[in-house]
Amino acid sequence: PTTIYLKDYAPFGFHVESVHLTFELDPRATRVHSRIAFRPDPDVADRRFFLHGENLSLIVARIDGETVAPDITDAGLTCAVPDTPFVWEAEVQIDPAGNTALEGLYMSGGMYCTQCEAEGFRKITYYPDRPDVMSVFTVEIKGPHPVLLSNGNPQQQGEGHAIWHDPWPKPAYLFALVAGDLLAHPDSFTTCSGKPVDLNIWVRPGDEGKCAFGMEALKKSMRWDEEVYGREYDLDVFNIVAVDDFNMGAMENKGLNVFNSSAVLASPETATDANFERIEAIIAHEYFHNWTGNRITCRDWFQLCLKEGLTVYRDSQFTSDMRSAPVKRISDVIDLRARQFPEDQGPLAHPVRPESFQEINNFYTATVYEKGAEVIGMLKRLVGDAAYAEALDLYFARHDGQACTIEDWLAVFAEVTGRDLSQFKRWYSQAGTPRVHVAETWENGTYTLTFSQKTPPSAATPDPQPLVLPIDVGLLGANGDEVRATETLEMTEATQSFAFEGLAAKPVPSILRGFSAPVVLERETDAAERAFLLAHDTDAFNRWEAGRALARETLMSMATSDAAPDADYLDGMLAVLRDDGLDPAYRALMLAQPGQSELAAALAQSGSTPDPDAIWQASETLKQALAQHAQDVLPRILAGCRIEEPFRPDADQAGKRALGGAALALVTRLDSGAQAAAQYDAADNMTLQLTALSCLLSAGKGAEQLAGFYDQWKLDRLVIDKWFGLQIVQAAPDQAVGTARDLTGHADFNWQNPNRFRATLGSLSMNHAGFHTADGSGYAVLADWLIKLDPVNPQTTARMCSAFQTWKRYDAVRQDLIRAQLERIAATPDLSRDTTEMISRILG
Ligand code: BAL
Ligand code: ZN
Repeated sequence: PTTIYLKDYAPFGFHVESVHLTFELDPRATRVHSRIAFRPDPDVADRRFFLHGENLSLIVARIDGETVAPDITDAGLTCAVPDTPFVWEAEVQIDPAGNTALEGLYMSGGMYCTQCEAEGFRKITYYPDRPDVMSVFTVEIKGPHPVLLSNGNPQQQGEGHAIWHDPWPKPAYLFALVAGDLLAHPDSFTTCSGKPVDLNIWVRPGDEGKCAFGMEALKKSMRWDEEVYGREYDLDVFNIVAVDDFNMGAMENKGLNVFNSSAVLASPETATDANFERIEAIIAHEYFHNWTGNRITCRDWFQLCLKEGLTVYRDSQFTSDMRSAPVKRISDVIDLRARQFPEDQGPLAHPVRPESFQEINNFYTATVYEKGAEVIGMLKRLVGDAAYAEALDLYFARHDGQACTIEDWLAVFAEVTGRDLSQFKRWYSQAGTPRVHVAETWENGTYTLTFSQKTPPSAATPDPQPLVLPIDVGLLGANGDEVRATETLEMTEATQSFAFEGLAAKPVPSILRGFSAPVVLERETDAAERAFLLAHDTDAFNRWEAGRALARETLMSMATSDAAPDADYLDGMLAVLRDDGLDPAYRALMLAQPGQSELAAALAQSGSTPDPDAIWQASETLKQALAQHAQDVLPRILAGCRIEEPFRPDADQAGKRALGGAALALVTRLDSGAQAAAQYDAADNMTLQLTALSCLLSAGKGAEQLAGFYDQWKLDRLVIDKWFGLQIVQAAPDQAVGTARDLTGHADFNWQNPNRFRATLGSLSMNHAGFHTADGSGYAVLADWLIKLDPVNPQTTARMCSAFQTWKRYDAVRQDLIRAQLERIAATPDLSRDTTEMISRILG
């Protein structure tokens, strides 16, 4: 496979003045007519006329009306063209029903839909399919379907025929078309300047009762972007479509967002609180792309973080405003540590802005998205809120309608603040998670913190240099009062000291408040200091972090020795449970333990080889100990979390249900599932029903409820995904592989549907001890299915290969077992480019 390099970027030799597309829809033989006006760019020396095109049957091509005979390869075509403006026309035939890869135009549940990011448009017609080629599109659709949608505003709509015009120049990756027998959930929005916008969520018949929440989230997002970023919507309509077969969460096509149905459809009976919150965030994310991604797009795919990091940052700000800011921050850090840190610390490590790739789909990663958002959070912290707002205003004013780079982005900050951001820019070019060690001294009223930063070298960054780290620090007195409020220390050197003078007594430091930089903080301290911060820290994040560190440290010693659960941890958690002044959602997060994979990473970093069974056992023992330690308060917590009012998926009610769920999990360890069974029977919403079922399954019970759940929900695809996943995630380590294997034989295991595949095989990889079962059967089952899926859907296959990315953490026997599976996958004939690249990077 060919490797593409950032350093080789060269502009296209032509401008595209306009694009007219006509689709004659047919499941097996759709005809696409294109009429594209090209104008040679005199500023570009290389004017080879190359149009991307894959899996297309060319019927005819013309230039200025004359038939031409281009040279065609698997990747596209070249053709001799005039030196003056000309009109290219082509007619191609494509096969949407045979398109199982779900890129380009394909069919899902009888409807036509598209996914063009990153390089799917070339499967629809011949085109310069690169994000720096922006043009105005007009799209005509012919087909016997009641609903025919594309980007922009409708110009004509009739039975079997529609014309759409999008006045905003856009790259081809934002093109979308949807056609089918769909129903709308309609609404409207009036923008800040008084313009009316028609809003619709389009769904297959039967799903129309699951749109109301998504619609409210959309309107809140539109208002928030006006109020916080000054961004107004710019078309007469905004359409969202729910699609069952979709590789990602959703896609921000201009004016026509296409969503994985799991990321938009929700009702209290079928969706959990976590689902509602995720839907709100994804709707916001896709909507915010209208400015950060669509109006200002990326010059090339190396700049993906330009739109994704910023848009994730914006959607996290939105969620913080709509819900609880500390709870959102803690949840984001849990997610970063679970998904991005393993990537950054393993063979798949790459910079936020990668410098090479073989398949760009493999770089829609937690590093580009979530670490990309962290980098923006750091930038904002360093320059301050006012300068951030000014820089964003300048970015929108200067770059509207352009395809930009990280250099353009940083330039507006440098200009507004006068700062030299060249060292900060290393966050975009260096892979790896920095490890920051901190030491302290106390002398004559001066307290000094000395930090040392070290980023482990990786294949992507063999020689990492010091980064700019904003480290938020506050100091507490012995009685818990804050003696120094939060201050941002700006670390730029490999080792650097910061002194706090004029203190009456040695303080207790609260370091990296708010998780102000995405690093691993290393501080040798005792459980007593952690317990003190857990009780007193005025920074909500660090208070949670103190409890998390206590849990992690006791679990690590329990997993590697016969240590008993730490008393400071148990007492600290009891105090948290008793503290009714704390937000229930926050208390629920406090009670959750670090994941077993996170513990394996921590053990590996501390120099021991993680034993998945021992980690699982330690985790079980600690939960049991906490249940016993807290048994007197649990009934009061459960009673306090009962909600009499009608269901609302808001932060208040969700927080109570989360705390109630955490308490029920502990109670289940004491009452053999009696209260969980009662909650299951009484549940009138999916959060309570699924929590109860989860508790029962984790206690090795619940067979009857599991069967009942299936009967109740067998017609609801999204709920049955939960049914598949929960059984595997909650299975005991020695049962997980068998459960997953059995479920792959279930009549409802539609393995070509990415949601169902992920719910089954993805869940197996999330059951840490089950996946890493000593005989290697977990690895073999996953590899079998990846080999089967690859020719059908390379993108989803390649993403799921990352389940193997942590393989070098484990013992030699497990490493051999995993390597054998990776080599088996690599040796599969005709393996896709996507999977080939992933496996070769993981093997290293
Ligand atoms: N652009 C791909 C989907 C998303 O990040 O919104
Ligand atoms: Zn995005």
